[in-house]
Amino acid sequence: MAKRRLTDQQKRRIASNKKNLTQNQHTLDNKIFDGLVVSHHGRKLVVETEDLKQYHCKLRQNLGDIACGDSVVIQLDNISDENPNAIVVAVNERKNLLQKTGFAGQAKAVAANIGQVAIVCSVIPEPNPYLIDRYLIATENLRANVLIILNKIDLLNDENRQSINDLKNVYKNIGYHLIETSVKKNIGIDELKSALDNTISILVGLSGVGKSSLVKILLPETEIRIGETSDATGEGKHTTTVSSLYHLTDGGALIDSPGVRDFTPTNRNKEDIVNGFVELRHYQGYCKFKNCTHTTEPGCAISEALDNNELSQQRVNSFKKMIDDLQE
Ligand SMILES: Nc1nc2c(ncn2[C@@H]2O[C@H](COP(=O)(O)OP(=O)(O)OP(=O)(O)O)[C@@H](O)[C@H]2O)c(=O)[nH]1
Ligand SMILES: [Mg+2]
Ligand SMILES: [Zn+2]
Repeated sequence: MAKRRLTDQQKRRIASNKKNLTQNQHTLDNKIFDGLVVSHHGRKLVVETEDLKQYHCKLRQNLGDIACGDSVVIQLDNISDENPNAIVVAVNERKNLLQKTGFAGQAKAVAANIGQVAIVCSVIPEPNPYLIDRYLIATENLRANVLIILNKIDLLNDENRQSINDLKNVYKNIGYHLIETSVKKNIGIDELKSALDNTISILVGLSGVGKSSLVKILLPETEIRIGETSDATGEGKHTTTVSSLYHLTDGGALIDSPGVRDFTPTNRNKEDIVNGFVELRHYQGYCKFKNCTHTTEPGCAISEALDNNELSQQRVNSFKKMIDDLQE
């Protein structure tokens, strides 16, 4: 079903309702609460209030896309009941919203108020650099931190060691924080813990790379499903189907998300794409032609930078592919 867009008038009405709701908070017998969306799938939503109680909520119409990490206003009816009727009536202003492009080309919310996107890849299944680069474009344009986690390093062998090392160096050389972990051998977990402190991070990546396993080793008490992987490719079987937020013991929170096959950022202009490639950013605005497409034009500062051997061929390929996709 096509998603309804809010008119400006509807937006104003929601904002005004919300203001009234907040002002009336006390007179309404404390039935209105702020809460955090800790799990979200389709129209099923779990919201946690400040006292850490969780409510399965329905959604009022016209609230738009809501995601894990959103701060919302909920209304509870029959508050004295064991299971009060809970409705999300408004969404609080967001710091940011990570989105992807859905099947029909529409933007879909992945998570809100994100401080850090932790891109998880693994030795097996083999990393997909184009996927990593696409997550980087989305994250750089969100103004969230980036963390790259290379999991399952216990599976390094003579066959894959070189290619994994090359991949690691590509991202380390351009300044990204990359942590090598093994859930199986308990490697890198303390370093990961400190990198996740005091912020809301989301774990993203292919199915089977070990996102849920990382949550489980950080929070052993958590009930979370860990999946099998296929023997042939090591690919996962899409075990996690719902994004869920977990509070970390030293502050901060971690959102586990369902594994993807692909991720298409919603950034659909050249500027966002250049901005998504940290090592290319400083060339922005230095091309001879203002509307340069960074492909065949003379005097293109980006193409000159790409021709410079100091850039990694893999990143150059990703950049060109993204720009080509835009032009289609
Ligand atoms: N050898 C090895 N296996 C691991 C490691 N971490 C996770 N696994 C295994 O990888 C498989 C997939 O783990 P999950 O945690 O379910 O992967 P996921 O990324 O959450 O997958 P989806 O939920 O499908 O996206 C399981 O069989 C884990 O036991 C690791 O460090 N080393
Ligand atoms: Mg999972
Ligand atoms: Zn150019």
